[in-house]
Amino acid sequence: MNLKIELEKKLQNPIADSSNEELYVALLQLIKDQGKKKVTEKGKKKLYYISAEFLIGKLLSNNLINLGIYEEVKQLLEKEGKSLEVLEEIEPEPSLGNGGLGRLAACFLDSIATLGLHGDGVGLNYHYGLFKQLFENNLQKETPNPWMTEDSWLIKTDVTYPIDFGGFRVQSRLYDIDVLGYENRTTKLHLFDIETVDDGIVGETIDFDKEDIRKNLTLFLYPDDSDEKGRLLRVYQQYFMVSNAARLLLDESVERGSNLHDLADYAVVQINDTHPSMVIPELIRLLQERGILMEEAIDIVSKVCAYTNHTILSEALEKWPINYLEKVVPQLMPIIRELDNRIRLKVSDESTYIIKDGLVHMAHMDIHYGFSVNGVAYLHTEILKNTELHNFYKLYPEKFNNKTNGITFRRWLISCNPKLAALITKLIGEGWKKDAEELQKLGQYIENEEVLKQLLEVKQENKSALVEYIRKTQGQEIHPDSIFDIQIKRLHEYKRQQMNILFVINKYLEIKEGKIPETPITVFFGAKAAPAYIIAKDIIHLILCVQEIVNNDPQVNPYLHVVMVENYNVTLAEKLIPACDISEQISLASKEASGTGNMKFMLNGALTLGTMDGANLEIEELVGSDNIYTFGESSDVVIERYAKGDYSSRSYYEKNPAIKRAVDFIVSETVMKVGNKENLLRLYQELLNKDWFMTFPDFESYKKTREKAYEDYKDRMNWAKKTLINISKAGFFSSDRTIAQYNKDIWKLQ
Ligand code: NBG
Repeated sequence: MNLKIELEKKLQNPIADSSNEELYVALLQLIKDQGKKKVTEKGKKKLYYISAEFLIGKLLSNNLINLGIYEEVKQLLEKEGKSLEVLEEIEPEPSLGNGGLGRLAACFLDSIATLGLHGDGVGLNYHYGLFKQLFENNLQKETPNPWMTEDSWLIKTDVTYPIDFGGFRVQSRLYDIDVLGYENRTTKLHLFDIETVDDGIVGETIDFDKEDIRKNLTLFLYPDDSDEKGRLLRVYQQYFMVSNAARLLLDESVERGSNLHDLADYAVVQINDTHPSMVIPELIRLLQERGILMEEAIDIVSKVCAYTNHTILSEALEKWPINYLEKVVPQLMPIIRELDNRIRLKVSDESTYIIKDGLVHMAHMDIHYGFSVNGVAYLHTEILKNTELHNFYKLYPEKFNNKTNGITFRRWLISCNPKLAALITKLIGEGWKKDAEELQKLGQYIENEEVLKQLLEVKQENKSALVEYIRKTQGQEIHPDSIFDIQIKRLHEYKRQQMNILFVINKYLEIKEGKIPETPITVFFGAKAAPAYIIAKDIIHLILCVQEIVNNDPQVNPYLHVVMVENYNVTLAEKLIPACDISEQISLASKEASGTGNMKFMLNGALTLGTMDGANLEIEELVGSDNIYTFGESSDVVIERYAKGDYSSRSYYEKNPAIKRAVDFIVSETVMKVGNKENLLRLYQELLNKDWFMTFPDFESYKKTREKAYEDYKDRMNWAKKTLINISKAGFFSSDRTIAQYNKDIWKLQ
């Protein structure tokens, strides 16, 4: 392909005379054409990865990399006086996900395509996706986030289905996004939508008429569920998603030769958390419609569906009131009742029943009627087996298995950190791009000062690039030689951003007393709080207040700086992670199923400061305890304390002066001056009287360990060694490995 000629054909003008917007669209169209030429795997059996979220991030650069023409395009543009980086900024980020679960699904599609497996993703085409976060008066404000521009990655297809809800019918329409794997493979992300959706019912805010389903069905991801209308809308969305997925699966299987009795030889469904659980009764219903008897239909579906659990937090293990399902999907309730009855006849343990106290337990349905149940990291799976889902484990030990999460190195190293990728390639060749375990070869350079220096230089360049970006976008001046200490993830109390900000408050007060850090510190936060999650929004408020106080205090700001990035998303993560020195993974042990940010940071040469939770445990096992900073109580201790129910945060507050001082600061005059009394007081009381995620018991060891990391940072060569070890051991966390394991143990695609 002659790139210049092809591009100018699309532009109808010379490159040099075209605007950046025109160039962006031309490149997008060119990539779409190339995507069509790629090979799609066509084995007999096919995977349907159904997920409410696919946090795919921007696609331009990633697609260019996976097509192998990134450098060529970059150079061509430069020759013509244009910049690929500027074009990257034009692309809006599709905001079809919220956090780790959605980003994992996106990494998985990349690996499925790259490994050449026969499988597609299925989800919804949210017009506004997750909200866009703005900060106003130190508060989070949610606004709509339109991402579908006239020329987007979406490809409109001819596929449409009639989908029935209680009392009315809608007509669906399938849109596809080509997911280009590395080199010559591709797979598809199927996003279902309805044509009657009306973007116009949304104004400046994210409020809209939640009852007009025909107009609002695919407007937002996770619309506010603090009221019944919002929760009902979620059920509408979920059924719409799985009914379309099930129809597509059946049609495609029949097309490939299935007689439906042998469906399990043609299709496998991965249920990503409980949002797609209704696919089980829906498939049973559709099989019956096509002439298969209930008994056999149940048997078939039980061989097709597999379930992944992504959290032990009960709020995310969905339980829908029967009357919701009766209203939205009356056609499913008889089937769900039948499924429940069969369990009642077989099983005496009531805790595993599907219908209890007027609620339908979606995860219970998945476990009884799926053939595989997996957790997403070793510890998480053990907790599922021994605690959370123990009663199910006793019934079906053979169904339980672990699949430790992974990330795609194409996006999370090659694309986001080209300098580090180039250094690695210079040292050990190209092989690691296909076989991530080859990163281990870096180990031979552990005593090589020259290499260690180069590693530090790359980090410094990435930090300077971030400094520049923050200056441009947020108008903040950051010290490029400070320690970049970063916590970016959904805002949730179990992830304990509140413990991090208490540390920052403590540090601020110490500096005020004259205890000056030897190396300046910049603490970055990035997080969105669910619109109805009051305490999470209060924590954001506190972080923003502390940011204002610290950064404007001339006595403190040479040594300590706080940056809360606005509207944290994949694009920002790609800029923050390569520049990070210390990666904050400080969830309450047992609560973070895996974490995947921890893996991205490690791969990019940041050292983890973390609890013994999720995949942190596996990081420690790989790098050894000298190359990670772990602290805090173990999951066993935490689980036991919950069981006893005798945790009193106030006793820690009273015993520990540092905790007391930091917590009192929240309601001090200094903070009240820049913040709202209502929010601050509520958070203060929450911590003092509840602290449900037990930040206080871990605070001392967190403080000590974080200080130790800051101390170690001063010995640059030794720090570089630790960094190198982390990078060299990150190969295990490639999603190519994860997907190969899913395929070997669960999907069994050819
Ligand atoms: C999240 C967990 C993370 C995990 C991702 C991906 C949900 C419900 N779960 O720890 O909190 O890394 O899933 O598995 O979003």
